[in-house]
Amino acid sequence: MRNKILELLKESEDFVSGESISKKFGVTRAAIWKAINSLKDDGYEIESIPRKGYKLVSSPDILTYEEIKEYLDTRFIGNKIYYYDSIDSTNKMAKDIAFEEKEGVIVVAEEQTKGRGRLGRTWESPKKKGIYFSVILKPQMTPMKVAKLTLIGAAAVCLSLKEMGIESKIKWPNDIVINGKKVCGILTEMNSELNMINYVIIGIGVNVNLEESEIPEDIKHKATSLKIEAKNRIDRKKLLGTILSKFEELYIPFRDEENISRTIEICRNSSAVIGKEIKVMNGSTYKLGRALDINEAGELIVEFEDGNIENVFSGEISIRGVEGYI
Ligand code: BT5
Repeated sequence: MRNKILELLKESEDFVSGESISKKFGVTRAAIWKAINSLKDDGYEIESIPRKGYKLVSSPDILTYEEIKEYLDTRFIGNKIYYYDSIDSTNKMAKDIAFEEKEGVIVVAEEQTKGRGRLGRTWESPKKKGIYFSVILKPQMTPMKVAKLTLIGAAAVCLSLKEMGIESKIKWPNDIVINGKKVCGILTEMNSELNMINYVIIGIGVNVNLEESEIPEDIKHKATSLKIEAKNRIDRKKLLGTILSKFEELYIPFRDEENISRTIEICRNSSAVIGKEIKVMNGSTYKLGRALDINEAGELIVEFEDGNIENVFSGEISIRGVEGYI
């Protein structure tokens, strides 16, 4: 009921009378009052005037389905959202529900207390300063192809930022960078049988409205936020809705026809590493080389110091610029 009333208030520019709400939904005045109070508790500013009714004055900066749906242009991604004010990790939660849930369900949180990066690393996720979400996918393909989903995520973020007027680069395979610093990281996890995927979780974290002083000291040299770079506050709702829409647009051809060419094109055109001297890190060891290209399989083609040219598969590998992060 609460959400139906919210929808009605969002649609109306003027006051909506208690009587019309009560008639429309067949509920008592007391039930309406309760719903309005619950919305107010969540940060909705609602004006109420006797005999005139209720008017929505402003909506809070939260990433619920009701708030992002006007920016969602999808068939299935984000049609159902598990929303949390605070959670340990959206990827962990998505894994917990993945078997019962359908493809496209997402988990969003305003804050993560144990946000995760790759290989057990952490992802700083301060409250309402970023976007932290995980998408459940169930593609019918061999587990080998899953790494390409990370590239789809990266391409979707890069395209969305561009649409919002922010130029960014993709640091193959899972980071988005602006001016050489990371604004977004992607964590892809999978549950599979030998040759069948049960589910894949794509977790995306974007630093949106953090100030310089809000970036933890130990990552200041390599992390930034959209607000710092664009010098403007960014609409988190619009950004999340846009990322989900672009993700679905790039995902459907890959899932249905194994066509990933548009994603590869975006990863190539917006690459932060092609043409650069890089370190290809594998655990505690690394090799120096030069990134030449990204092939149709989504692998990075690297010419190593010894002259060997190899296709590097994303797996457990990290890339660093020879000087600095990238
Ligand atoms: C990643 O790992 O970049 C993947 C991050 C994925 C986060 C999302 S948020 C929603 C979902 N739920 C989760 O629990 N996770 C996903 P990796 O490439 O391993 O980079 C991690 C490293 O980036 C850390 O070791 C830090 O050095 C640095 N880092 C941590 N927090 C950061 C931040 N907010 N911004 C930039 N860099 C950060």
